[in-house]
Amino acid sequence: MFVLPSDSTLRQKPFVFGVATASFQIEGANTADGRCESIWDRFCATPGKVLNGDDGSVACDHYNRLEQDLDLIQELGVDAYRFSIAWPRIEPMPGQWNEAGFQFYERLIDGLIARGIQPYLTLYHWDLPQYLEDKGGWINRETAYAFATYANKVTERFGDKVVSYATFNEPLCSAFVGYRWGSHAPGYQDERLAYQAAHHLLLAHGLALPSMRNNASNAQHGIVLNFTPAYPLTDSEADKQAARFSELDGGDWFLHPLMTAEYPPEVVAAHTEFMPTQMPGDLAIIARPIDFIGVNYYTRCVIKAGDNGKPDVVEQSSPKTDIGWEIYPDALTRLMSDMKIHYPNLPPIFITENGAADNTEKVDGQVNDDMRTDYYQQHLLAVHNALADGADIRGYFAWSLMDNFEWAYGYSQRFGIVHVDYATQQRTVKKSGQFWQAFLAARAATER
Ligand code: GCO
Repeated sequence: MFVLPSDSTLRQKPFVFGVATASFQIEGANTADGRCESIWDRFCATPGKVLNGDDGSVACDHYNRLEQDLDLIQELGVDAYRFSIAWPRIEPMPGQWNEAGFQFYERLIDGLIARGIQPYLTLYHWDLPQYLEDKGGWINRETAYAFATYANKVTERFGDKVVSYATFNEPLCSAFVGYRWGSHAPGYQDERLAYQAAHHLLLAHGLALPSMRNNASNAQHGIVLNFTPAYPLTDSEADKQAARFSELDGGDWFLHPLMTAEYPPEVVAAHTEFMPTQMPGDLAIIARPIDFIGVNYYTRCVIKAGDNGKPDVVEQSSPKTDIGWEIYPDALTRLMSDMKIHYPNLPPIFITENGAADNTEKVDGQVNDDMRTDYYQQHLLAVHNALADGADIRGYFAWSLMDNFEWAYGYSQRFGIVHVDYATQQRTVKKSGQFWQAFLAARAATER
């Protein structure tokens, strides 16, 4: 039985509830109206990179179903919608600004506003134009400047119609999954390239901020990071140090310079040979003030000290989602308190992604995704507990509005609170979506 205290902060505004998506994962129409190839189109076209050879050519066909999907978002009763802009639609050639691309997102933003839904925009959710990758991508410092120009154009166009601008979604995935582990585009496995890409992503973020603030002075400006809190297998000093190192070489590799203008010293000392080439002043640009940090949380990891103290992940037997991630809501509560302890100057937080892969199929027109519904209830309580502990959390976005392209997993993993039949593109609100509708309706009722 889901019981949220009646006086919970979650039950009243201004706390923001929303749903989230990303351009490449839902839009399809990957060659329509002037859009150029992205690194994810190229990755999908590379044999063996994406399960079943799935790609983003159709996805949820959102590009052609915008109005219906805006009605769906409104039907859920959310306050806000978090989406990303496809750079390949906006700048299909260097310096060529594509009016058709701008118009799609203008219809999206105006459609949200007309429905009383706040637009939360992410400028980059991994779909880099391939022509930039062909010139080195995030290894090339010039890409950071190209991003700042792109960010200027987008914020100049949409200004304060957008409530919140995030520069990047999960630079950790762009840099470490894309260049270190290789399972995301562009698919390198090189420690040195990974830290260099991370540096240029963070630099791009800092370079973009001044013009974003100038073009949208009433909007909130920040960045979205992902975190996997690490728990030591035992309370031995070795395991505890290994667990913390895992965090410092993970989400904190990005949060630390944003908050302190330096990279985590422990990791720099351990990985000296891989550290990025920097220019004087880079870290001051990276640490420019921001209005919020978006936190994406899914799961935790358990760590023991391996050879020479290296963090080794220890698989857990506890309940997992269908993608194999342990369900551990307390780690979200702990993450919120740890972040404030480690970074006293932490700005307000939005939980910009939280959700579960639950591949329950539709039967007789229904999707009884009990595991996902329970996951959300547990994690809402975790957010409530974090707020009660004093965390400054301003909003929560469920990942995701609808089932969509789950990167290297293709369409095999379903994260939506709305089911998508990819053969017919029919949308069906799942049991978890109905839970959200009821929760948000009850909250709205108390506001009248
Ligand atoms: C991420 C991305 C999303 C994913 C979601 C499930 O956090 O990895 O922002 O695009 O689809 O997290 O993996």
